[in-house]
This record gives sequence, C-alpha cells and structure tokens, in this order.
Amino acid sequence: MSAPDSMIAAYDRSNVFARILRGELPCRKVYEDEFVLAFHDIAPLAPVHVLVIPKGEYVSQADFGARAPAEMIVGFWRAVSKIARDLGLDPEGYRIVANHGPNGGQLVFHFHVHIFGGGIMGHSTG
Ligand code: DGP
Repeated sequence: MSAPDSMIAAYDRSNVFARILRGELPCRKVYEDEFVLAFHDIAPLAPVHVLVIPKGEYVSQADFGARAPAEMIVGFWRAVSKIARDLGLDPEGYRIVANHGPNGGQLVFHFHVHIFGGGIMGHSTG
C-alpha cells in the first residue's frame, strides 16, 4: 500500500537530518541502531528533548507509514520506547510528538519523533 503521490512531497536530500545521518553535520547522539538515529534537539523545549529519526528517506509520518517496510516501522517504534526508557523517562512518563506538514509545525522534512521529558508536560495542543 502506498499513499497517492499528490499527498506526499518529494524527499529533499539536503534537509538537515539527512545531512546529520550522512555525518555531514554533527549531533549529540543518544542512540543508534540499524533502524534509527536519536540525538538531542538543538533548541530543547523540555529538560529532555530528543529527536528520533529513521534511517531512510521518509518525509513525514504519513510517508513513513505508507512506504516503510513493516520491519522498519516496528524497529523504529521499539527504539523510541527503548530510548525513553534508557533516558530514565519511565515510569514517570514522557510525551512523543510528530509534527506533520506546515499546519502541524513541521520544519524539517525528514520524518522524526520528538521525545519530551524530565518534567510534567501540560495539556496544551499549541
Ligand atoms: P519539527 O518542527 O517537528 O520539524 O522540528 C524540527 C526540530 O529539529 C526542531 O525542534 C529543531 C530541531 N533542529 C533543527 N535543526 C537541527 C540541527 O541541526 N540539529 C539538531 N540537533 N536539531 C535541529
């Protein structure tokens, strides 16, 4: 199953996360395996703010869900949980966010999940 082309923009290989994945830009690495790379956000919005990105060319969560192999999707989400656990964010809890498209506030068009933790998160959607 794949999404209609019109719904998903083409992947731009010059985006900053692609450059981090290729080792062209530095990052403060938290975790890496065959499926993901995780690193600290450059402008943290919480005491702990980590980004998890898949090792593949996916624009957004919709693109990831439509095109990534099942093994990659499972590996990605298991890694998100492991990273949060290893960061000591369980059992107190944490928030995961994936911004999708301009209205969702997505700035970098390589699919990523934000992990926010280290404090109590409010209930705002803004
Ligand atoms: P989003 O709005 O979901 O696309 O969030 C993009 C995030 O990426 C934002 O919180 C800031 C972060 N970011 C942007 N450029 C860099 C960078 O070069 N390095 C790191 N570590 N984070 C970055």
